[in-house]
Amino acid sequence: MQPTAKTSLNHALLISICTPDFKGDEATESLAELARLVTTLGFKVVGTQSQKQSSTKKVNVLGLGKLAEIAHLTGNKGEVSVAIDESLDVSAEQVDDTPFTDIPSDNLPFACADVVVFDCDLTPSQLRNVENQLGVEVFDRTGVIIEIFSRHARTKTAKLQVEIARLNYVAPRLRETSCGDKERQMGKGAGETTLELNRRKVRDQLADLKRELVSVQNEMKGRRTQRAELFCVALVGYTNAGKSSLMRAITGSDVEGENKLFATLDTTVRALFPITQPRILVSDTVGFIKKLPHDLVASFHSTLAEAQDASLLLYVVDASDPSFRAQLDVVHGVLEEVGVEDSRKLLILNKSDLLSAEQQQALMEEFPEAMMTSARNKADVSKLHKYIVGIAQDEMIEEEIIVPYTAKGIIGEIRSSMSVTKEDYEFDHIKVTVRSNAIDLARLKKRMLSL
Ligand SMILES: Nc1nc2c(ncn2[C@@H]2O[C@H](COP(=O)(O)OP(=O)(O)OP(=O)(O)O)[C@@H](O)[C@H]2O)c(=O)[nH]1
Ligand SMILES: [Mg+2]
Repeated sequence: MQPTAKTSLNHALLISICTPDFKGDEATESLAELARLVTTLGFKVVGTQSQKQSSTKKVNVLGLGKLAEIAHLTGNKGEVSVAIDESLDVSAEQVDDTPFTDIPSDNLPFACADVVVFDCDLTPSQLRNVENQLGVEVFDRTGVIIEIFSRHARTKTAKLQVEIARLNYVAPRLRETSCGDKERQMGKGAGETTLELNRRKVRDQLADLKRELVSVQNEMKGRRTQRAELFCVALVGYTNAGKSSLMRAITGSDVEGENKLFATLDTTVRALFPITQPRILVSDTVGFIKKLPHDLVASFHSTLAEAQDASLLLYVVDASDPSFRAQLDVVHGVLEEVGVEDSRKLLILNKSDLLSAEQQQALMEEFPEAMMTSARNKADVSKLHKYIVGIAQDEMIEEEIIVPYTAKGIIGEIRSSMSVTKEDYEFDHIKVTVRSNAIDLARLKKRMLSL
């Protein structure tokens, strides 16, 4: 399989492999999440199958009997020849649209699936084996996530990062899918040439992309340094938690917020609105997901650098999602991996409008330090705004500055970059009490000395 999904594919059968380390609720929730990922790709989920295995390492991933059952559901186009139970035969009218939350559902009726998606990672050879057996396109979880990332990347950085991850994923599959058979048929020499050529092409492409990424990242670093003196807040969290919606609400911006997974793939920075003096910056970041491919975590390092520089991290969770606690663990894990864990934090239990008063109360007892919000509720949005301003103020130093009437422009400068808490007009000067960060204060004093 090449992880470039054809848009014509639309009936997906999802397969869960339950192992001693991955079973029960965890497997059920993961499969439901896979269904959302697959739906985000534009496929229609027509059914699920699950099988207990000691591991996911088997040559064909599944047992032959199970493969035969699935081959039957995909129209018997593959090579599996084991006899199957005819009672599984179903007509197209019996399609079940929403069967994906109830594992095990092995005998649910299915329409003929034209794509099969595994809720685990498959090696290139496993993927090829299963594709041959079933005669339809097969995806694994990483392939689906990389495909979504490829489709949603908008900015140059995101596109470069995703393309690097995609090529790293494609490279071993290229070897097996494009050249493997040919190599065997044509003898070592001819096959090897094509293989080497394809490998070199990918290597060259990767090297070019990495070079380009370094230069874009240096630019981003420059922009971050310019902002270093401002108080920065970063919204982090699981995909679909509501980060972009909250960002839009507290910055009055038009940041995209959509009911699809990985709507945001790049960091967006905006000023908190209503505007404060000095300005407070808010950044929205890429969402996380369980089993996020390692390459993608690594490639989003620079995007998450915004979070690394933030003075306050807002951990946003979708409190209406029963699995938000496990999602929060994933977020902690990824942030730890990229070295973002030391800043001040606030847990935001978002989407409270979807919870009953009792549920809200229970959550506040469980997480007394958290803030309950709905991005759709104006009062909650201004509560969050106020909280952020309060924290930013705490970090500032208060100082009294004497500005002679002769020091032209200084008062205007102070008012536009610092928070003025008091002004006293004396005979030959103004006494201003300001709250600001240490760097800005030092710069102002230096400037006044040179006047
Ligand atoms: N009911 C309700 N829906 C919300 C709330 N906040 C966000 N949503 C919806 O949840 C969906 C996801 O919101 P986003 O803001 O895109 O989520 P995100 O965390 O930015 O997602 P990614 O960019 O994928 O990481 C959208 O359909 C929002 O309208 C909320 O407080 N209440
Ligand atoms: Mg978003």
